[in-house]
Amino acid sequence: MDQSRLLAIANRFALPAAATAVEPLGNGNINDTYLVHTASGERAVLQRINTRVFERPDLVMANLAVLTAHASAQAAQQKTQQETQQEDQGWQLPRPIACGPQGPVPPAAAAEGPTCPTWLEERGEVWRMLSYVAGCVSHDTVQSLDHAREVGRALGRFHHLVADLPGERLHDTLEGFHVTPRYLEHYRRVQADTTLPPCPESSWCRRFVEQRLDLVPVLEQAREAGRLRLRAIHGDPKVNNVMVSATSGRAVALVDLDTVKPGLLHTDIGDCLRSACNPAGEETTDLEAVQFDLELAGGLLGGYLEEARSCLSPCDLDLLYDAIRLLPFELGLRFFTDHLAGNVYFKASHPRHNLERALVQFRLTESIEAQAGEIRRLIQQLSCR
Ligand code: GN1
Ligand code: MG
Repeated sequence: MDQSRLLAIANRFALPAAATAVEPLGNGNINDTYLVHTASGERAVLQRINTRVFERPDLVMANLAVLTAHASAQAAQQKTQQETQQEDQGWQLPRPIACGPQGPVPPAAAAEGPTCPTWLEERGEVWRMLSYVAGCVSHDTVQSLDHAREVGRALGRFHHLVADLPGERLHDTLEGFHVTPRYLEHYRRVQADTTLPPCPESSWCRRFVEQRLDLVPVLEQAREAGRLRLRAIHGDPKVNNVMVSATSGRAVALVDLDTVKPGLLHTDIGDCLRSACNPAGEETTDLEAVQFDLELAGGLLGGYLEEARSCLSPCDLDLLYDAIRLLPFELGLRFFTDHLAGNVYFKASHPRHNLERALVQFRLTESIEAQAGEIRRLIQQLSCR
C-alpha cells in the first residue's frame, strides 16, 4: 500500500506528533500491521483489521477497552497495596490510541458519549492505532531456555491479570474460535467441495486427521461436563506475541489482543507450548527439524506456573497434556482446511504454503504423542512444586 495513504490514515489518529514514515511490522497471518514513526521520535502501531475474519471490529475494540480498564484498575490497586515489585514495573499491554478530533465518529460511538472512537472506517476498511512497546523485541521462534521461561511468564502474568475479569464482560468476537469440533465440521464441508487434486502430502494429512478423531472433542467435552469453564483468554499467545526487553530479556508485554474473549485457559496454554517448544518455528519447510522440545516445555511451564499456579485447579492440570496435544493438531487442521479451500483465511505467499504449515503442526503433534509419558510427568512434577 502506498506510503502517502498510510501516512494520511496514521495522521487521523491522535499521535503525539505528525506521522513521518510507516513501514510493515511483523508477520501476522490475518491483519496488516505497520510501525508508525512520528516527528517527535515516538512510535505507534497501525493495523488494518481483517474484517472477513473479525466481522465486528467494534466488539474487538470494546473488548480491548474492557481489558485495558481492568489492567489499569489492577495496577492502581497494586500500587496502593505497595505490592508492585521493581521488576514488574515495566509490564504493559498495548493501549488503543483514539482517532484525533477531526476523525469521523461512527454512530455507535457517538451514542455512547463524546469520547473519540478508537477505530476508523475508510473505504470499507477498518483501521486502529495502538501504543508501541518501546525498548523491546519479539522473535518468531524461541531463542533459548530463558526465552521460553519468559514466554511462559508472560502468559501466566496475563492469566493472572484476567483471572478476576468475568468472561461474560467480553464479547465473543470470533464464534467457534478454538472450538475444535467446529473446525472438523468445516474441514468435512471443504473436503467434500475441494477441487484440488490430491498429492502425497495432502493424502498424508487426510489420514493423519482420520486417525485422531477421538482427540477432537477432548476440551469441548470437558467444558460441557462442567470440568472446564469459560474464562477470559488471550487466544493467540504465540512466541512472537511476547515482547521481551532488548536489554534484560525479561517479558514486558503480551501483544495482539484481538482474540481476547471468553474461552478455555487450556487453549492458551496449549497454543503457547505449540509455538514456543518447536524451535524450528511454524514456517519451516524442514520437517525433520520439527520437534516438541521437552526442556523448553519445562522452562515455559515453569515460568507460567510461577505467575498463574493459583488459576489452575487439579482438574485443569489433568487436562493439560490433552491441550498440549490438541492445539498443534487443531492449527494443522485449520491450515490444511484453508489449503483445500484455496487459502481464503490465512495469508499465503504461495499455493502450497498452508499445506506446508499444516505438515509442520502435524509433525509437532506426532512428536508430542511420542513423548506423552514424559510430558505428563513434567506437568505433574512442576505442578507439585
Ligand atoms: C493467526 O494473525 P496471527 O498471526 O496473529 C491466527 C491464530 C494462529 C496463528 C498461527 C484470528 O494469528 O489463531 O494460531 O495465525 N489468528 C486467527 O500463526 O485466526
Ligand atoms: Mg493473532
